Amino acid sequence: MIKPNTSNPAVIGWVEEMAGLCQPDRVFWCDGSEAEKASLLEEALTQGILLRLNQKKLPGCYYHRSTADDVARSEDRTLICTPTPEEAGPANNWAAPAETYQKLKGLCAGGMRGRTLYVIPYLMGPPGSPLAKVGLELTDSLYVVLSMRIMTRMGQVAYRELGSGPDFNRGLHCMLKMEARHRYIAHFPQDNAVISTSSNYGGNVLLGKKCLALRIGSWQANKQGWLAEHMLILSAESPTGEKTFVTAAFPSSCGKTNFAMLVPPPHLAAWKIRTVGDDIAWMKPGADGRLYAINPEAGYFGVAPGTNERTNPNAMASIARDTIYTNVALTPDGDVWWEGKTDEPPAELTDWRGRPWTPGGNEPAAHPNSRFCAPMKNNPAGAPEADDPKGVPISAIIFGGRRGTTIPLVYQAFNWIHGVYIGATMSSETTAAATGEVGKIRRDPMGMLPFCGYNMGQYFQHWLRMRKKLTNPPRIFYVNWFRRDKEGKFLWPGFGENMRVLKWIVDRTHGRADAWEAPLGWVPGPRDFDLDGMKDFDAARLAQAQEIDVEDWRREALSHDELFFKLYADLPKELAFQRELLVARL
Ligand code: GTP
Ligand code: SPV
Ligand code: MN
Repeated sequence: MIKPNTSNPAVIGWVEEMAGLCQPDRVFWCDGSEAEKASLLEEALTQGILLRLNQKKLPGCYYHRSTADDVARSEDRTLICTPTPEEAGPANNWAAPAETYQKLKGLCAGGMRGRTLYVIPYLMGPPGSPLAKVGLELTDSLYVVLSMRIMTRMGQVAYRELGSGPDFNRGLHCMLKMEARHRYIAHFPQDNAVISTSSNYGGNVLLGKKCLALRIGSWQANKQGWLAEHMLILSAESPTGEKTFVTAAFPSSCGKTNFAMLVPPPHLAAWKIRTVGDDIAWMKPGADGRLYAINPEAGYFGVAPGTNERTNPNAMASIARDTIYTNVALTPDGDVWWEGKTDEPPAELTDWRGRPWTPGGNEPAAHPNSRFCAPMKNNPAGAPEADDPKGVPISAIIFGGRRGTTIPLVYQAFNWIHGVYIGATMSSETTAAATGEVGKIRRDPMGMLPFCGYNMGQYFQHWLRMRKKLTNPPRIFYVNWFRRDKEGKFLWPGFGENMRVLKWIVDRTHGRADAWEAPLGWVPGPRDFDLDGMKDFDAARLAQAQEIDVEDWRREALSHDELFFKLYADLPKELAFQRELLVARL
């Protein structure tokens, strides 16, 4: 074992114990330095774990391909191991902690023979933030090491924040033979520990992200009085220089990265949108009674398909250098391509599985859940506040999902409890971000169905309780960019044009936009919604996008009950009452 680069006894003891279990040939203590990055990259290239992309076009960029059955989060293999099943709740896969430890330690025993165990110290959140947390990930994947370097503040900074204590997340990741039957993402909230086996897909193996920042994070947040959410954080600067901070929870692959990097249309170009975070928010009440949010991450692990210069120029700039691409397609000259990057695909490509690909076939060239992993620093629209340890005060929380019918473009909750209800009953068509069927409508409360590390009913209670800690709570809104017309085309142009919706939201939080009372909540009247300069969208189209069809909504309200029955034992009565009020208003 090479000498540890920390004197923290809890760290050294745990690494020794895990090395004893996994029996790697070598233990490598990462320090996060540039020299280390260069040598690990060389190693990854030599071993064929990464391919070097065209360095003239994409300086510092590399390519990774994962095995064909390991390209998305495995929700059915994700376990919450609490002492009792009630703590995990009916929306999680529960497993008994002792048995699960035994089973997974059995799988990992000797699992790193002939390999190197990398010790990754990392910090989630800006150094010095009261919300920041230290994690240690032990992995035998160089792809994980190089990705964690981008996604987190990795290296000595984590040991400095940790000091000499034992309070860090213990994450063990063993690649093993990459067999689906041995794939587990097991969480032990009581021990602040995670074990992940037989996968090399981001959400399953970058343990600081969904595992620590959301599943373990939400469990801790419930105990400690804060919120760990699947939310982007953005700063909206008005033409007069006033900054408003907004979070938004959309389910996986439903538009967070795009909204967080939004470029306003020419008509609203005097507004400046900047990204604080694109996937996760940790939020805590401040002394002034407002809710403060930090982004625990330092990079973007974003969806490639659909990303282009028109839809998201800031993402395109972010991924132009120092980026790791996974499961996209390759051009003959070492460039990358995915569906939607250009209108016309190149004449020949190598697809995400490594096979020759030409246009016209049925299969996409890039996997629908192909991703980029890019440093937050690359984003030309990055907000300076992303490094502020105290976080940013949130004025509005937006919920939203991907729904082809029924759900209007935008409405505002009447109050906090109603807002929690519309978040709790969020629904969305499933996407390629998780394995399983795509396009099926499911309830995804607050976009947290796959990420809430404890009982969902208690999670709703916690949201309701948070109101009491806030004298100036964020206002709550609901949006749907994905409603379609009779021809199946998106009614709303989306992307940069979402600025128009955001403007109404921001103006509402400052009390300077009007709204009408509708059965679902407050909606913008025709004069409150800025349509100036829009090409194929007018007041009639807006009315279509905002339509509330009472028959559709009766069915929708009934389907809320599916979730509520499932969670009945712990469902707050306030939410059942909100449902009654909704039905009465309809
Ligand atoms: P995760 O990283 O999985 O949590 O996803 P995300 O919520 O950050 O989603 P992202 O912004 O990456 O968008 C996912 C897909 O939705 C991409 O293919 C986008 O091009 C598409 N998308 C994003 N915003 C819009 C929009 O306003 N309208 C339409 N039609 N599509 C959008
Ligand atoms: C998501 O699926 O919500 C993601 C990608 O943000 S992953 O990190 O893989 O979970
Ligand atoms: Mn996500």
